[in-house]
Amino acid sequence: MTSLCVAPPLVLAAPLWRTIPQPLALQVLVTAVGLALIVAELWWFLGRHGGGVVASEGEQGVQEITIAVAGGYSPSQIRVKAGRPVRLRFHRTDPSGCVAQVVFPDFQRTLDLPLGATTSIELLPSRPGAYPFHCGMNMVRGSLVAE
Ligand SMILES: [Cu+2]
Repeated sequence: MTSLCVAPPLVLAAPLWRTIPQPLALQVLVTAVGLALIVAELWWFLGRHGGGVVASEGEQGVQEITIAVAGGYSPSQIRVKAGRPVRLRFHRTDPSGCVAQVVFPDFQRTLDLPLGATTSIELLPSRPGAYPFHCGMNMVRGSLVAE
């Protein structure tokens, strides 16, 4: 039996690339910049950013905010004080059926958002924590962060 696999002849000629020596400081700098960019990328995509918009406190201590519904929720992260009532006013201008509903799983509430209207929901985040909300298909997301 003959083998069909024949190793190619080794070419021991000049290498395809040659090493260009660089000063150590430059090597350290390039490595450091590369690592910093990796860390920045991880932070950007995976990190928890402390952002969010604080809901303003209105009458009777109800924390209120208007959320524009157009391609997403804006703002998508709302910061409130825990243990106080919250009124979210969703103003939907996006005709996409995707955002016709908003679901609050932690409160077991679902809100229909008619197009071109502002629809309110009142919630009571009794304990500190994040209370996510999303569209009916869980594609567009936001979060109520109680502190
Ligand atoms: Cu959706």
